[in-house]
Amino acid sequence: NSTINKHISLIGVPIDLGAEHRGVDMGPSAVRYARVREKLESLGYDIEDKGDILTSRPGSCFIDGTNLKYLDEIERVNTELCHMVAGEMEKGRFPLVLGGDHSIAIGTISGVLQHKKRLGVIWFDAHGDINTAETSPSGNIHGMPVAVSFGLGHERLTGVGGREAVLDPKKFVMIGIRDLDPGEKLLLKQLGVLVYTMHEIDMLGMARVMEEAIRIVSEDTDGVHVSFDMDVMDPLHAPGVGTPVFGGLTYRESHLAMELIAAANIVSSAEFVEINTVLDHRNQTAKVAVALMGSLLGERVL
Ligand code: NNH
Ligand code: MN
Ligand code: MN
Ligand code: MN
Repeated sequence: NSTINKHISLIGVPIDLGAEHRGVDMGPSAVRYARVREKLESLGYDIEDKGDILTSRPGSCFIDGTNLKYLDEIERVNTELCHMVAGEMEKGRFPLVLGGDHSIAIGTISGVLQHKKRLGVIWFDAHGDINTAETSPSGNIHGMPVAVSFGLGHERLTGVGGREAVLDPKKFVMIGIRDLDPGEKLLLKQLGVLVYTMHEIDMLGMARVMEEAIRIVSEDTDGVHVSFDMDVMDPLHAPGVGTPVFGGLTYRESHLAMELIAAANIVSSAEFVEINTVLDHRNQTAKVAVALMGSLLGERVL
């Protein structure tokens, strides 16, 4: 498998139109303010900050009967993100995408797939994000990127970046799940996605869970993407998220997961999403995100 690339491109995606609450659009700023560049430079990385993708802010939500809120703008931003991610990888760089709401995984993953046809994914989230317009109770596209990555959902989302490759559900592992909608439960079972809910983490411990997850995503793949929704953590540790759910990962469990991925030397791209600065306390959640990025990219105590 791939060894960790020393050249990182930061890509900010200040969009919140995929989420229920406004405020995650300020995530990239909060993460930069929490000194992400300095953290990664201190670990020996060469950092290029590509800045933020331009997003617009429609005043009212236009729904045309598709149950897909802000479809136009989300499709446009993700198409741009896809090209940016693919372009940075073309230059041999590691894309580190800063959200923004989780709808941006649509663009990140479609961009990564242009270079890694057999991609493994580790998805950290309280939620499954595997709704389609038909199953979504909210119409919020941040609850849909996993379905889209498997080629399911509205063609304007599954077609982002002129996508040819799709993810293999057997190479996709979810961690920290504790809130699923009825349609999501059905689809996860149908597709056979491996889901480590909080129950399995409690029973087995994070070390064992990660050992199994890492083995599955790294066997017969040519890269591994880490998608980290900050709401996977307990709201005690990450209060700045739009849809907090009690009973999440502790600070140490989250770091241990990142440390084990770093030790396995498998990650080829990553994104950290859903930091809602309006709901945060003194930028705590952005600071935690930067600390996790450090662990994912090889920071050690000693
Ligand atoms: N499942 C719900 C929905 O689709 C909530 C999704 N919210 C998230 N996902 N924050 O990570 O609307
Ligand atoms: Mn999510
Ligand atoms: Mn979530
Ligand atoms: Mn909701």
